[in-house]
Amino acid sequence: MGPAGSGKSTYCSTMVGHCESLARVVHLVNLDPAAEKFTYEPTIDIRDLITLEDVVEELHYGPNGGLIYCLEFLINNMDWFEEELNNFDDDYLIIDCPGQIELYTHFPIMKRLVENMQRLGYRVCGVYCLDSQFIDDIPKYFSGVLSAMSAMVQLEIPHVNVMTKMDLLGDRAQSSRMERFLDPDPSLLAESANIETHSKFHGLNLALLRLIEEYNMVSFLPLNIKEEESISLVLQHIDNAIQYGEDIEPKEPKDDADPEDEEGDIEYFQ
Ligand SMILES: Nc1nc2c(ncn2[C@@H]2O[C@H](COP(=O)(O)OP(=O)(O)OP(=O)(O)O)[C@@H](O)[C@H]2O)c(=O)[nH]1
Ligand SMILES: [Mg+2]
Repeated sequence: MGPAGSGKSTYCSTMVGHCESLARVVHLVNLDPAAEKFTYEPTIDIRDLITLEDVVEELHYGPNGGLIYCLEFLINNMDWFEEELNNFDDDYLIIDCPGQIELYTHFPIMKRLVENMQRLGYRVCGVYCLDSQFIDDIPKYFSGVLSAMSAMVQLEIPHVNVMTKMDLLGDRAQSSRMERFLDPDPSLLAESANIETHSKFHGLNLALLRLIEEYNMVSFLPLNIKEEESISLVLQHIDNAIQYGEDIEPKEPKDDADPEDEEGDIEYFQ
């Protein structure tokens, strides 16, 4: 999840590529009815059910209303989604969501979706992407974190914040400026916020920081898609959040496995 252009689809394709390199069975699920092209073909695609283009053309909705319509249509046709989801057992699904904040705040659409997946036995982790290019000052940081928090509070699932596009922070000065937002000290943030805002907002700054701190929302995992180590670290956090791999069944031995060769006997999922 995350605001428009925050790097959600890039996150998804980066993770699919990474998981494939680890031989993890992974599928991309596209829930963005306006998506155009993907690096990896989605295994489940809302566009097989409904497209934004059709809704705009036939019902004369604008792009935003059209998108909400599409997602509501999905919720009202959950049997389609459940049928698509039924084939995956222990596999790892990465779900690319649309960016509209209304889907998390005004309408219980994503909440319903998550509840349905949980009912089917899926463990779901929310990954919220925020663009490092837009978090370079305190007011933007506040608004980004609060949007992430609204999604977290609505969905009530394990939640990980990811700071995307870290590769674009070329020089050291830029990177170290960003570091204070990755795992910030709230009292330092309050100081900076107070410098940047009129004194009548200082009470509000403090209240927001307390809120952010109490919900444990202050930390972000940096994601540099050009560095394998960075991708791996984000994946590890999410694996921990959903306890991925803990109860995965060993695969059946291959028919042609050599009984003498112990290592060849059982293959484990990654
Ligand atoms: N350099 C760099 N560019 C990125 C990264 N992530 C995303 N981008 C670029 O940012 C733009 C938006 O990325 P997307 O992945 O499409 O973002 P999105 O959140 O899926 O966007 P919407 O689906 O339209 O809301 C694209 O031009 C990407 O190439 C990144 O980690 N590094
Ligand atoms: Mg996208």
